[in-house]
Amino acid sequence: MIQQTLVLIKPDGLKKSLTGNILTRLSETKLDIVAARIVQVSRKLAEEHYIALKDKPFFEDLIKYIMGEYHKKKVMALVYWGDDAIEKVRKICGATNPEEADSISIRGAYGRITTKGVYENAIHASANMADAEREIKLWFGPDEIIEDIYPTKTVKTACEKRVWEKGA
Ligand code: DAT
Ligand code: MG
Repeated sequence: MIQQTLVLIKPDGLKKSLTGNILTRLSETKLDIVAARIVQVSRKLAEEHYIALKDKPFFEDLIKYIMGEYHKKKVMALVYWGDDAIEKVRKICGATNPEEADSISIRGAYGRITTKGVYENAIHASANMADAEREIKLWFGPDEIIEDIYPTKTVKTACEKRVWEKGA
């Protein structure tokens, strides 16, 4: 089944210069990258992304971690697209707890648990189709994705936007 899934290379992955290694590992899936951007994560985006975990004791640390307060304030967000994308990417990522993750998985190879108990597991991947849809729509607009993966509509807006002062 053709699916799409959200991948985030988390701030620890960027800080440790693991982007290339992680993208190389993900290329084993033979899936297509149909969207990519570097994002400075706001508290609002972080809390919406992890809304299902808002009652967990580790929630505040998780929000600070994904916002980059412990590393660099950036995340690389990608959408992978293709046959069984969700399962293929989750498999290469490995288990949530980096100490339990298979050592050849991305989280097993690059993740760690801090002394404070934060799971710095380098990568996020959507867990199922409903999560993927919710998460992709949080991180990307339809014009940032090169495949038509969800229905869209066109609306008129009259908002201010920043443009290049010269050229283009
Ligand atoms: P996954 O990221 O594998 O989908 P999840 O959605 O249950 O796992 O949790 C989201 C993130 O929250 C996870 O990548 C790391 C963190 N986390 C989960 N369980 C945790 C725990 N018991 N202690 C600390 N961090 C945890
Ligand atoms: Mg999850």
